[in-house]
Amino acid sequence: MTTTLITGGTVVTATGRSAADVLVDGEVIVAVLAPGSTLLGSDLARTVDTVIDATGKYVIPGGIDAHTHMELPFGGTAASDTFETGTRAAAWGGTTMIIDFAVQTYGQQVMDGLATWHDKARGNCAIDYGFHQIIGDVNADSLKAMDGLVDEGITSFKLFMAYPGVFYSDDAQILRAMQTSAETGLMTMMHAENGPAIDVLVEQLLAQGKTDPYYHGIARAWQMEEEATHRAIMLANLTGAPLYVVHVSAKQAVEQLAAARDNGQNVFGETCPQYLYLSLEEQLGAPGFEGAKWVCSTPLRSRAEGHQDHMWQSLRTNDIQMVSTDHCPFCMKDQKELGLGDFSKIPNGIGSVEHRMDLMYQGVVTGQITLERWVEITSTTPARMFGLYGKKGVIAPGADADIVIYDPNGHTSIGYDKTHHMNMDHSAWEGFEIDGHVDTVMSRGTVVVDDNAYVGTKGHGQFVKRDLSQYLI
Ligand code: DUC
Ligand code: ZN
Ligand code: ZN
Ligand code: ZN
Repeated sequence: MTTTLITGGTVVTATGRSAADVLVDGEVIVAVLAPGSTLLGSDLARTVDTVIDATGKYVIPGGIDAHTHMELPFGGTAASDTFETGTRAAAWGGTTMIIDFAVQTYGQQVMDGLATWHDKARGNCAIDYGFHQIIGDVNADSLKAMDGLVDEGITSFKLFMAYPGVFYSDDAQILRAMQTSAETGLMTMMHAENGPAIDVLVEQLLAQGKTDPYYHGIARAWQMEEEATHRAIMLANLTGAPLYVVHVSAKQAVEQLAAARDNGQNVFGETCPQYLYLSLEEQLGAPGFEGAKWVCSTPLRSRAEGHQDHMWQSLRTNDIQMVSTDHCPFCMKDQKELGLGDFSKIPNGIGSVEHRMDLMYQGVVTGQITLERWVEITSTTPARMFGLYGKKGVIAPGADADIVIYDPNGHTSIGYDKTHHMNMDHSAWEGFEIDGHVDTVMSRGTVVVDDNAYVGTKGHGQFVKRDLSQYLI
């Protein structure tokens, strides 16, 4: 077993920061030591194989992106990152674990859908990975199969109130699935948008000749998100299911979650970097078909209406608990371009898995969140939310050595011709300049990114079975 000592850095966790050295033995952290600690004089420390100097840098638990869609079939095409390219890009950006969504399609058995995702990921990942299960067909068989998911290490499932005819569940199906959620402790994850109503608006806009990418966001109005979020909360309230609403973008949806939490309900919300930084107005102003790069669901919201500022505030007040990417990349050529002349045919999704840690660190630089909150919303809370904490999400003895050394004095220019390792022909984040830099990334004790060089290997990443959410009450 090789040993590594990370010296001279500031260890940052969700609860504090301190000057400390981190000793890694094999795949795990074995000690977090005050600098100059007598333990450092022990045989173990003297015989370390590698010393990494982290002077002037932050030593943080690796990022956990709890919402990615590698290779997701969508809109007649498939997300352009494979598990190989997507997890490598994640590693570049300081993310050391993803939780992707296995899909049960309509008419398919749940466990067959799960097996398909294991086949896609196995042997291909640069970093560790887990799965949530999308239940695309809630029926008697699926409900029975959900009982078996916990044994598979899958402790959360996602339902869609959007996309009629594809992944959609109606209220009767949602109620039944939530009853199973309440019984088993599986976390219900919800895509909360009123799909049938959105489809009417889409049809009407297209009939008026409003075909540009911008109208995607007009059709998917905030009322559609607020209403669905409220409905999901009420069904969860009735059944006692723990509820996690994915990709929250509207401030009104945040208020629904905040009210439910104030009411003592076990509900949670996730947002994504695009809802903090990008806006509907910018999409309207993009030349030609360029706005297609920002077509995602839920959609970008109006800056004039204040959704972005409100979302930053929600991160500070814990009305929103964590940040994932909803990484669902598509190229412009042959993919987004399917929607030329009809915005409803643009595959939905933005690629961000590589940039989440940097983008959220900008919130520290601009004073929107504290350093500790940065670690909490990108690593520690995702670990707790999805049953990984202790093994992941923390720098402490016994935890996996998933560690990022982040240089606050470094700089990262984001753009297609710059730092870009996702399998896309453009960047949704073109021109973003980051004060900060991911220097070193360690996955289970193995350095996979070493100051601007990828030194990891395909297949190093392992499937991680998850426990039930550590927020269950
Ligand atoms: N939203 C997206 O933007 N892409 C994939 C699925 C989803 O819900
Ligand atoms: Zn979704
Ligand atoms: Zn998603
Ligand atoms: Zn550097």
